[in-house]
Amino acid sequence: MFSRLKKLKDSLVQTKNSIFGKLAPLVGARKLDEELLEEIEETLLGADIGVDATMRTIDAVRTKAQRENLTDGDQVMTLLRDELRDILTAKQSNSIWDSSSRPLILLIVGVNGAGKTTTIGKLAHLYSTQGHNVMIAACDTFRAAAVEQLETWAQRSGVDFLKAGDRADPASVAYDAVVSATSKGTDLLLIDTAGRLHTKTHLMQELGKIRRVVEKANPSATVLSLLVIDGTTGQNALSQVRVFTDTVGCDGLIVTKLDSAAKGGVIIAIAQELSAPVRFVGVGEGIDDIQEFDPATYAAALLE
Ligand SMILES: Nc1nc2c(ncn2[C@@H]2O[C@H](COP(=O)(O)OP(=O)(O)OP(=O)(O)O)[C@@H](O)[C@H]2O)c(=O)[nH]1
Ligand SMILES: [Mg+2]
Repeated sequence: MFSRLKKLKDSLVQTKNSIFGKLAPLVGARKLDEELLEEIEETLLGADIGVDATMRTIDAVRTKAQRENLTDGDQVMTLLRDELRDILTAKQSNSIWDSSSRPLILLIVGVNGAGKTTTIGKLAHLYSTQGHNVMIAACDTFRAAAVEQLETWAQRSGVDFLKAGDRADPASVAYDAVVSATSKGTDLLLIDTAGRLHTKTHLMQELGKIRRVVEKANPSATVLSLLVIDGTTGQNALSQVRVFTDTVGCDGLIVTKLDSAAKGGVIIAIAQELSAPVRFVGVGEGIDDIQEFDPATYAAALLE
């Protein structure tokens, strides 16, 4: 547990620096006034916390500082941290395992290179070591070498793997996978999909089709569509979430590459503006480098 928290903290170093590394010297020994509030606002916007969360934070600091007559830099820093923590922790999500109907099917979607395939490898390892029966299905039939990449991950944790020939229709591979997982009594089916830009309408429609086919293949299964967001993306993440939600639904987010992101502040923007919960974070390229997202732990790691 301790090492997981340390890993999370380490992975947030860049984000922390991009927020507080700039705020601390700015606020420092100054007294709070409108000019300073404006500078804090610019800094928060630059750290990808988003317009809504920034405005909310600035308003809260202004109001509380006036009410409690606080003007010192360190008091202002405390107000800032408190408000950001409140935004992060306002939305708690349930577990992906909450519904009892099996298989639990996770349809993993996202833009190119976000970390979908790697995340599936990590999730397969996480849950197979917990004793769950896991199957991975290769529905990225588009990118060369995608199937081999995924197969290697499946082998690393020794889970079932289902693939079809090159250029097979991804929806039909998904259908076969659901049928196979259902008949084998699989607990967890992880479906990899090809990366696609959220602005490419026909590719987005294909995802909608895959979800419908999966739901038809076993109407009593639990199907969750999880959107993988590259944590280095910044504000574009918000439009990705909106478009993926419209076409394939979004039952949760997985934010990857926190370890190489100075823009982990985007999780604050997501918490403030969107209804989909963050369910996992990726904190490295290794098989163990995934964590269930806990807002309070994240807030502590980022803000303490
Ligand atoms: N540092 C770091 N790298 C990551 C993480 N997750 C994924 N990556 C890296 O990101 C790159 C892309 O990962 P993939 O899993 O292939 O991404 P993808 O979304 O499946 O890509 P496409 O299938 O091409 O759309 C790889 O080099 C991964 O090692 C993470 O949490 N941290
Ligand atoms: Mg992939």
